[in-house]
Amino acid sequence: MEKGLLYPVTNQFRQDQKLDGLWDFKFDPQAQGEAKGWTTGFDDPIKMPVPASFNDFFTDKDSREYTGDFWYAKKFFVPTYMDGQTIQLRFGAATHRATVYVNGQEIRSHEGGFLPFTADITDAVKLGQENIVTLKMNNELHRDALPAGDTATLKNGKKMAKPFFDFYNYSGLNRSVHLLAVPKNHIYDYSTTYDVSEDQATVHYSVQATDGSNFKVSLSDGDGKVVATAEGQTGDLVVKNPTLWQVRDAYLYTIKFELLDAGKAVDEYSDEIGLRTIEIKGHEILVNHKSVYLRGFGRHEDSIYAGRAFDLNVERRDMNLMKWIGANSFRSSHYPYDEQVYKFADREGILITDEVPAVGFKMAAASFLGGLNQSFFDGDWIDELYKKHIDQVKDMIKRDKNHPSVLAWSLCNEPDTSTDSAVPYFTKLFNDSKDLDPEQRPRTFTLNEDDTFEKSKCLKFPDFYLLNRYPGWYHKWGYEISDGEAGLRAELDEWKNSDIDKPIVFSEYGADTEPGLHKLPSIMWSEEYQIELLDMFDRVFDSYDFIRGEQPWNLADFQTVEGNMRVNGNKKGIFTRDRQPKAAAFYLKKRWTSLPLDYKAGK
Ligand code: GCB
Repeated sequence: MEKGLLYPVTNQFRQDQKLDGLWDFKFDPQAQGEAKGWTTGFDDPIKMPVPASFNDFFTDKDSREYTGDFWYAKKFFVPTYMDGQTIQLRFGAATHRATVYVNGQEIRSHEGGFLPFTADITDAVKLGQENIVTLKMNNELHRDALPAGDTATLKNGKKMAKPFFDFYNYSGLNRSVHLLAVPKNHIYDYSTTYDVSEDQATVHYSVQATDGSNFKVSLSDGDGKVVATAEGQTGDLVVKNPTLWQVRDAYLYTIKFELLDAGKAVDEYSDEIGLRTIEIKGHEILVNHKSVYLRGFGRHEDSIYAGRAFDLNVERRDMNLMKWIGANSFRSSHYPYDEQVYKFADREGILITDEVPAVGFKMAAASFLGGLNQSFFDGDWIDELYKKHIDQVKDMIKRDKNHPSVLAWSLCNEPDTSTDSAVPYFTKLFNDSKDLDPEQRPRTFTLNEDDTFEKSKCLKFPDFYLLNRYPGWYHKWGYEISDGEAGLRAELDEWKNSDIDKPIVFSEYGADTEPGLHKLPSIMWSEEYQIELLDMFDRVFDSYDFIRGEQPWNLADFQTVEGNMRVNGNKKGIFTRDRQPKAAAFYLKKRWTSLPLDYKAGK
């Protein structure tokens, strides 16, 4: 678990410099990099862009599919004015594991390819000189790691990733690298919780520094006018007549912490926050005590050329597409996204179900992709997996807890909860994550098709339910879709007749659709069939009051492993991979822009 994951800033006390650009890159199939002295750099490098996944730049298949160790290196200058400060490198995402060396000295290792980590390099750098950072990385998949999968060795000796999940194992330095200088005594974490009413809002804050507990705190409005001040490590900021953060109508205040030593500021950290509350009560999802009906998507960080790399341009387009279509929410399926995504959502008033990369915890998923048939939670990898799982839940919550856009935590995607062996795992997961979020946001996980109301043994855990359901596509497809609808209604009737009094959000449903394929009457894969399937689901959603959200799979087409179920990736996008609309986008826009925000409120 990381001590602090504050987003880098530059101010009077801190400096943040991005080390993005071309890095040296080299595959290390024999895992001999250290022995060959690559910790101080290597010859004949490939010039590799950062941030980017390495895979799709290559024109040969061995390189694109490469699985194993690989290295990155870059020279960077550390100016003498950083003397006396703590100097750090911050990696936004290194997929999936990395060991960092500076000038040949091993600094630290990190596991988990979708969350940031910081390496303290103060004692390893030479001031006023060029230094070199190298990373030994590894992108193998294992059952005791997140996301889960296997790594096979082919008869020709080459390794191959076998994901138990449906997205390509894009690898590399997928997010920015920052060189940071912060004061020795610095602020490393803060949290806020809220009470709001029409005429007053209270921000309860707490802030942590490496040494010292004297803080000056202020809150400014969007015009930069200070509206509240406080002192101390914990305290309250009271705002009269606040402008609340509302769904699709966001308003941000700036909270500023100053760390004082003998009355003098020695560090400062500012961030944008939104004044709002989140709650689940009965069937209602409440933001600022008002009912909200979710509409939006499951997504991926995925685009051409750079794979899973964060790309501000793609994100700008995606946000505009979501606004255009009338969406108000998405799930960060199936891993926490780049922090800039959350900053965008904070500003646009979009709600996020933030998901940890716990995906593939199901042997049926593995067998769909050629794996085994046994209960995942009976495996001997479970103890090791759990350690990594809870570690990443902790880091995700630490990183994202201050974003007004974060509505809920998704602790897993489609685990096999139909056997008794899942129960102790989820008992522990929900106990151990209970107090991590000071805001106590709702926690949940998605339930796969097999984990029905009847079959799942873990229904007591989620605060609200996320259902992933594929009638009309993976079963009862084509002309049989009417039976698919009947089956879906039969399942929902069971939920309805139960004493479970929580909202259900449909977090996945959809049909693979080849853009440009038109058929009258429809056939599967045509744009017409995608609309018919969405229309079928919408009919069902409108029939059950406890359904409080619809998030079709997926915002855009995305890359997966090649296979006989996929034609150049997963085509369930409402938009194409280059972010143009399929016909279904116009259908959804019509529905979503006409549904009131508080659709079904009070029912
Ligand atoms: C699912 C998974 C998602 C897949 C989707 C599909 O249930 O959660 O990762 O991409 O189904 O299209 O098969």
